[in-house]
Amino acid sequence: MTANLTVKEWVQKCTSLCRPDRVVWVDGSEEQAKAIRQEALSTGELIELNQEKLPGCYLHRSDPDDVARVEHRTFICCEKEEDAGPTNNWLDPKETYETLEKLYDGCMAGRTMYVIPFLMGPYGSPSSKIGVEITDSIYVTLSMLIMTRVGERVWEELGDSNDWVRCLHSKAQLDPENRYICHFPQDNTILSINSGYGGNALMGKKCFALRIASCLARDEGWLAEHMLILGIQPPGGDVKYVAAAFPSACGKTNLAMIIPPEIFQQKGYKTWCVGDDIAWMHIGKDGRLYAINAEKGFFGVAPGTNAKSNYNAMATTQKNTIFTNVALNLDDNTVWWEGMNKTPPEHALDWKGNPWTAESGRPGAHPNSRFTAPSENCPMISPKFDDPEGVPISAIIFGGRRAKTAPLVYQSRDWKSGVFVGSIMGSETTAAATGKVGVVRRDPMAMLPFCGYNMGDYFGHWLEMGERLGDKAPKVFNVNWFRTDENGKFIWPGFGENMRVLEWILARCEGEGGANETPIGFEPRPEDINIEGLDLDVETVRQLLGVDPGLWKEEVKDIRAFYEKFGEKLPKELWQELAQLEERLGLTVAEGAK
Ligand code: OXD
Ligand code: MN
Repeated sequence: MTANLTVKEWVQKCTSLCRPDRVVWVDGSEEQAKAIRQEALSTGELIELNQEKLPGCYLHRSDPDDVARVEHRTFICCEKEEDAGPTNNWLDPKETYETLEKLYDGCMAGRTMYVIPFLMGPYGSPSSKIGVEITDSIYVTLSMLIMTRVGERVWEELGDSNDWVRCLHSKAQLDPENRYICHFPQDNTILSINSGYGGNALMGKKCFALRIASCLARDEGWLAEHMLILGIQPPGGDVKYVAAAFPSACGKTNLAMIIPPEIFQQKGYKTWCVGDDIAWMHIGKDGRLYAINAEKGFFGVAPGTNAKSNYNAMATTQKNTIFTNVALNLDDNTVWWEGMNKTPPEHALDWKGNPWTAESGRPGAHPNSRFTAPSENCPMISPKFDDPEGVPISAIIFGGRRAKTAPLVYQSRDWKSGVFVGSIMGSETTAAATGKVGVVRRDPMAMLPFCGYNMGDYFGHWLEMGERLGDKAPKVFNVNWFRTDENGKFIWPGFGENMRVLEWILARCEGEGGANETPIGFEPRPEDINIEGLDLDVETVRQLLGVDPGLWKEEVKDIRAFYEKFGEKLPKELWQELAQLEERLGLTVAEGAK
């Protein structure tokens, strides 16, 4: 409990509106968590798994209509529509408060309301921020206990301040028609109703740590980004940190938990995971950019995760983990998902709880089934994980899934062209498997669904951060693990072998590492990528690094069309970057170029 009047008043207001039968103030103690888990077991919200094989692990099944983030029901409710920008759904704040008030009216009758004080970021960090989530979902409460720092200490850090984010969540009737995930940046408030799915309901994650935090970061002069944070320690050297942004389905959690190839391990290379999804980055006293992971756990996609693709993620989920919408192996009361191994259980229930066998042709686990696991389980968790100062970032890496256009890796000329590289990020929808150049979904900085304000202004904020960082700015790179050959087969082995690309990136940060200047930036010469012990020759690396002017001609047309959406809001510096790229590619500067 807290004596903070602003919290007490708000909780009172929400209680009067939602009218729960009972209010529980979550204190973060194991004793209380145990009681809440017992309650969840008795209502069936959690199913206990084999406690010998998977101690402290549970299975949760969501409503089958409520299994993913709902971008079309996610809204930014700022005063002016143009401040939400062309990439967000906008609703008028006053009207939306009125609409939602009606939906929240009495929505918790017969239920318990949990009040969860949570901290995003390490205790004692000037970069951390406080939220309070009210929810009527036990699943959400138990997941928040894993994903964020919860407890009395949060009230102590808050004191009597009014600087905290209000998060009101109700499952209500889980009605998809009346599902709303609404953000009110001017009030530091998030209202979520009619969904129980993680990304919509664990409000510390995308809602607070990205959408609201991106607005706070703009106003306060820092960066709230959809990025993993990885430490790489060369033999006998200091750990260097990189932050990396990728659209979904590009292996972000895998890179966050990368194990260097045998040959690197023998030399003494080590890697450390600081975070897999959200980086808050501030300029430190020494003028460098420092990152903290805003979260305390991992909310990872289960299918495709296995001991080979991500050994560390598998190890992380072996205890105190909540699995959502995976298959239940009835033979030993454990879990299973597609891609875990080649031996699906003989007796199982699918993610909906129906009898299931692999022969049915239906998936056992939902493609977006998840694990919610504590970071302390991760064998390679960084010793700096709880450091209030965060870690200094040497390189920022952007990436996407491009069959042909983007080379394996390139370095931007400077911060400004790095912002350009981030702003044109994208992934091809279906192309990778077929080898054809597919439809590109632009996803600048992997923030398209997560930027809480106009992305044109957001690019401007990135440019301003670069001016403040000056020559202390991290170097900016772009990677693409997904180049395919003429048969549509991936050329680069990916996974742990990506370490070879990281090695070149770090060398560049140290002013070392060879490079060729190309129209799009600096690329390693084929011999600059260490392929020792790899079944690849220098010629193939040359192929991976190729930049096809024909494809880039199409690419710049597409970028121009994308940029035009932002009208006057798009910083002129980015138009200049585009024009310069066109010039370097030998293309005539198109009419209307600014
Ligand atoms: C996530 C996402 O769940 O980016 O992390 O969608
Ligand atoms: Mn994410």
